[in-house]
Amino acid sequence: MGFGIIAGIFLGLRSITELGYEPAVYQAQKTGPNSATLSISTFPDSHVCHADEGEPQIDWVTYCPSTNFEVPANSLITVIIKQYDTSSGLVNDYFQQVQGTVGGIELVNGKPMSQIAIDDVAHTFTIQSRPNEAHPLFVSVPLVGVPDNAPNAVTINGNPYPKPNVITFQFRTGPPGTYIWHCYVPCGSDRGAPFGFSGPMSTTGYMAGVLNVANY
Ligand SMILES: [Cu+2]
Repeated sequence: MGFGIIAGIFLGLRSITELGYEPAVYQAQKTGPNSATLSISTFPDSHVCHADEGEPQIDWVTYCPSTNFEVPANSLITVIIKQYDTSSGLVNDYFQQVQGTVGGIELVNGKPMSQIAIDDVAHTFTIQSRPNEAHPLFVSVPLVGVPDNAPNAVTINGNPYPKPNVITFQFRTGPPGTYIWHCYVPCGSDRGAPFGFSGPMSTTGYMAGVLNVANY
């Protein structure tokens, strides 16, 4: 029920251009006849992925290089997320669990984890189905934040960031279909409960998007 409401609101917002947009489709790279890898990042600002935006969007947290993903049908999908942001913590501890992945785990810098402490989560990658979906998909993975005092260690497009946490997990797709995904950490403007769901959390193209399962 809650997911259905969120899906409905999300699909409604997508049609209002002032509240975000759909970036170009970013396709998972095929690694075999029934496998593919989706390599993405999460950044504490938008200097890499929305470099042309002004204030306040340039300071918004964002997934990168897109939020509009396409993955092959009937395949094993390996997701690799380089997570550069600090944690702001979860409100809803349901999302501290790894759910819907192969083996019920994620690898955090190579270490298998089935849940993350709520205060250590920077973002979630949560794939959901629209109401009455014939082939429901639910995958939810909490992404561990880098330490608040982590020194900058890498430079991407001229922007300094700390060494990222590298999070990997796998899930299986069924027939073609359209799903949505969203972050559930209040990582938006005025981070921290009960705020944090505005700005990049309520604007498509930053902390929410579409996952298209397609034949390719
Ligand atoms: Cu987030």
